[in-house]
Amino acid sequence: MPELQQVDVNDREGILQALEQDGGLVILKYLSDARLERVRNALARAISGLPWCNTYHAYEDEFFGHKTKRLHGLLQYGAELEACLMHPRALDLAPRVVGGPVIMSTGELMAIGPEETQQRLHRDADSWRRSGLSKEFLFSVNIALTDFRRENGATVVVPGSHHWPSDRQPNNGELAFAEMPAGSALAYLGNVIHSGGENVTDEVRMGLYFGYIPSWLRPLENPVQTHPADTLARLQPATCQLLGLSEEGFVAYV
Ligand SMILES: O=C(O)CCC(=O)C(=O)O
Repeated sequence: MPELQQVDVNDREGILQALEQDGGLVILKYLSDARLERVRNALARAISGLPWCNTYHAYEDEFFGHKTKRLHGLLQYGAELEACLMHPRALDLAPRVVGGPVIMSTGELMAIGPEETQQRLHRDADSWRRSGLSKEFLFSVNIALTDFRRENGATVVVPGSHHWPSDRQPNNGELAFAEMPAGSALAYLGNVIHSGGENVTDEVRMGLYFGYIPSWLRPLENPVQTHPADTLARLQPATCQLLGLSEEGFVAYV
């Protein structure tokens, strides 16, 4: 069974090498213990209030799962969430990966509950497949807010699959599991095959996802729809820019 490389957050070259070789890796110590605790606290009430399988359409339930909770509009939960989106390592790596300035594609809390089955293997880049873009244009991080273990739904990743032809399917022996302690992050490319894992425990596995794309591409999440106006009005200028909002444009309307 292949294993994902684990690289310290300060080892920039090690991270870039693993991304190029495997298309995904675990970044250790992505969040400090203190920040991890504050992020969990900031999200706790919103998460507990959400129903399982809170997606919009039956089609999406099939993809997202029936024992899964998803939450967008994350910046309304405070400055700690903003700090996760604006993580210096992500803002350093993402432009390197996509070849220029970036914006956020989407921010999503991904909670996988007991009895959830393994999600369908997929490439996130396929969300834009009709555009026929050939280069890598999506850099993602899934921050572990709880420990990720194979048994509780750690993300399944197929190392090296970003180099494969689009019709090659992995066999079971090619699957790796993003096992990592809370506070680490799975970093991966849009063309790497992956999925949420099966959860056979009685724990909830929580991942905090942020996707970064080139600033000329259209994001999946419209932050003006998912966030209240007062949230958008208090964001740092650099964050507005990362959401693709022009600071003066938005503030003039609230
Ligand atoms: O929850 C995870 O670990 C990954 C989920 C995922 O890949 C997705 O929903 O696109």
